[in-house]
Amino acid sequence: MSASSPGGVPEHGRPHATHWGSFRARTDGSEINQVTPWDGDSAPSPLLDNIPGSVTHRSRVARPAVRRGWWEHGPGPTHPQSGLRGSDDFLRPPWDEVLDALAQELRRVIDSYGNAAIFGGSYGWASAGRFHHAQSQLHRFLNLLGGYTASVNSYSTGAAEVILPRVAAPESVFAGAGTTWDVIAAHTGLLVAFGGLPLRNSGTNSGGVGDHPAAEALRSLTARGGRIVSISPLADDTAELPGVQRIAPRPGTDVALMLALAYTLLEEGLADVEFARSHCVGFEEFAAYLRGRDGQVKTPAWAAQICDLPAEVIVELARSMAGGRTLITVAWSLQRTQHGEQAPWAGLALAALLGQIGLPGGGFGHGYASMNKPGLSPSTCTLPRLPQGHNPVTEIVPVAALSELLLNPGAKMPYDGRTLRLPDIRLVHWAGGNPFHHAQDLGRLRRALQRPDTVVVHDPYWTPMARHADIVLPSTTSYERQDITGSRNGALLVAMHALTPAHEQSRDDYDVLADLARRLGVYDAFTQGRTATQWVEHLYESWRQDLAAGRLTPPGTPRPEAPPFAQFWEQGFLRLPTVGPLTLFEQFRADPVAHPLPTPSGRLELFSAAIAALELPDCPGHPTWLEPAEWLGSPLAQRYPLHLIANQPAHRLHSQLDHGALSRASKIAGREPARLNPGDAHARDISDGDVIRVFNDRGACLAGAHLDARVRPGVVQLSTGAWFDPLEPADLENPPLCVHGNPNVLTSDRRSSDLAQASTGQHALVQVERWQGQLPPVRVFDPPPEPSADHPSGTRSVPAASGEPPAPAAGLDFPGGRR
Ligand code: PGD
Repeated sequence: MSASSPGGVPEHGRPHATHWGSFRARTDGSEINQVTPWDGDSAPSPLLDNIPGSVTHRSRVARPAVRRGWWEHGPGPTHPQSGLRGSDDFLRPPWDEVLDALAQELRRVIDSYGNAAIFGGSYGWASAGRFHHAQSQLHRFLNLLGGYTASVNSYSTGAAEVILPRVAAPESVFAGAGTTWDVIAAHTGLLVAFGGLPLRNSGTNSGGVGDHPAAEALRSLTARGGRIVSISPLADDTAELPGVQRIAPRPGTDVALMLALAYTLLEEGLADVEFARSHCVGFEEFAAYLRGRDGQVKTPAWAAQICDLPAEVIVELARSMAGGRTLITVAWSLQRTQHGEQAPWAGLALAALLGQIGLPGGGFGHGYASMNKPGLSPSTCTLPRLPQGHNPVTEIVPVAALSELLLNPGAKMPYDGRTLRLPDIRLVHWAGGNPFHHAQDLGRLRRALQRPDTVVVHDPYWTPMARHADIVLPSTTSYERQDITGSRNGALLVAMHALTPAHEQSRDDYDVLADLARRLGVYDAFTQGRTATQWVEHLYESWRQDLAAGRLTPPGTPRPEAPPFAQFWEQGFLRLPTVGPLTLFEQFRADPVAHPLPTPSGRLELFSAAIAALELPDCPGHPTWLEPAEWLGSPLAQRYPLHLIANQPAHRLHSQLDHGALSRASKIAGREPARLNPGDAHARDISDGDVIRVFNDRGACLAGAHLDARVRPGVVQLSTGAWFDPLEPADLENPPLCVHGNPNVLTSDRRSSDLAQASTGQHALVQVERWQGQLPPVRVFDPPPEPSADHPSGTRSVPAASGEPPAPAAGLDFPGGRR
């Protein structure tokens, strides 16, 4: 524990935690001015530098806000004459009036249309605390009102979450109980990383981070003489280390490469056919496909054409893989593409042919360095968790189909072997996420968001999603609240002290929802008589009791010594014991009958009869090369000859703290940096530091050009997370121009396939040109202006308690629209 200063605050300040690291902070009373990483973290994330100055930043939502059109004309789809979501004024009525109106609207929607008409899917990372986790709070509240339409799967691993359980094991097994870094560092001879090992992504973890061990593990591996083959169009997707070989295929072609590697193993007698037959099903079908049953033998020469790589490189890699202890890992980004199910499945099949699955340092992994969690040993116990109750509404939507949901009520959607019917959403209730960061095709999303009767957003900041809401409820940030956090693989529990008072009129999401619960008659059930502070202590103490009773740890595993709450709060950090070094599928390898996998056959499925029976053209029964609609080999590349990689940013988590010092310092002329190969830049008369327009048919954005030979020719890399800042906010008809550099104006919201319906935001085809016009200002960090003095708060139109809202005269013309 650190020494205390005379004021009673420990030397480096009070403990706190984010998704990217645990730390102590010092403040000046209202703002954080110094952050010191937790001393147990061997490689703290630079993202901590975004925190100082963030609490009182001008982009905070200082007071509740209501869109003028909604307040004055009542709920309903928008109309240009009564104001559009995303361009209308915001009034600032008092908290009580806003909550009265919202409670009345929730009641109206439930009474008139049923609970399925509320979309509470509300995806997003929000803050790391376990009690104040915004989505958990919202879901708990909506469940007490009778439920909501939920979203399923994640943006991170949406395709893997559907394919992997069908053919191997749930994605959570790969992420949370895969082969650990210490085993890789000690045993792996060759680490073949499809998508590289981008350490910037290993900095973050949902629920918090204890240590960052990935960089050290890779150093140990190469120091021991191990090799890493980094396969990515971006050379810096794997750190500069001796023994790293870089292969840069055309983006989106890894599956063809994997199939050719598998074919080479087979044809050169290097495949472990015995393992493939004893531990897998479908070897014969997969092998027949590799050998050309569809008319195309998957030779290295075939893949070389697709991947734009020399065939010899493929052959040499296949031989090296068979020559020692080899671990194949596939980055999450590869499945965030059209046909994204195929990359993890083909990687798994390739590893199965090598026959090293279940051996220390060999086999298959999914997502090493895609987030902090993969490769970290889990703690022996589960962690404190806020119960969310039961959602009786059965309607669901895959998380990446948000626009589809709002634009096409009643439509049918195939998903994971069943058919969903999309409900008619009247009210969108969002807490702790930013769809203008995470969703694709933002022009379409903007049109979709005009459809519901009401859009409610809880957020500390005037994010683009808040700007598209009818009701904006200012949330505190985690820095203003007490909480506890920890992720099982972080194996650390942190007492998150409140570092500053609540900013202006912002309130904890819990308190806001409790006030709404009071108006709707579920206050006692929601609060159970506790304040937020009492809840935090209650969650900890009931966890401690369960631990002591042995209810949270399997027999024979070490139990953490958890001190009483007051002591935990004082010490700030509590390390938890882990289960130790792990090798994925070790027991299954030793005895597949006694330790079957949770697949239909109990084995690894190189061919899935269940998937084949669905007869989906975009997801056949075995790993398959399927051309995406947008890649450098598609006809569209004639018009849009550059492949955009919209990957995770190095200077912030998603869109969080885009206004932070580190994120701001990375911008070029105030725009998100876009990296291009110097050859592509020179061909377009673009120099380092120029502002460029990146565009396709869906939209355009301005970005700052950075010339970098580590980017493969034909590729543009523009990370996600710049806050969407449309040049013409009132224009919903034309493709948007984001002046700040959000790549999701360019990406498509087509989903991975009819199996997983997952996000494909990683890739799109684009063109780039130097921006020659006047440079529009970036305005997105300035709050929407206050209304003029002659309209201080508007006059509220009160809708009837049930029935239709006042219908606008003539709404926008929405394809598939309901009015
Ligand atoms: P964040 O920026 O983390 O993005 O998408 P996500 O929506 O999670 O949004 C979190 C929001 O929560 C922020 O607006 C923050 O201010 C708010 N917040 C923080 N604390 C609180 C709180 O206490 N209360 C409330 N109410 N709000 C709070 C992430 C998603 O984006 C993910 S996980 C991935 S992996 C995707 N990746 C890609 C990609 O690779 N390529 C593209 N093109 N697009 C992607 N989008 C996806």
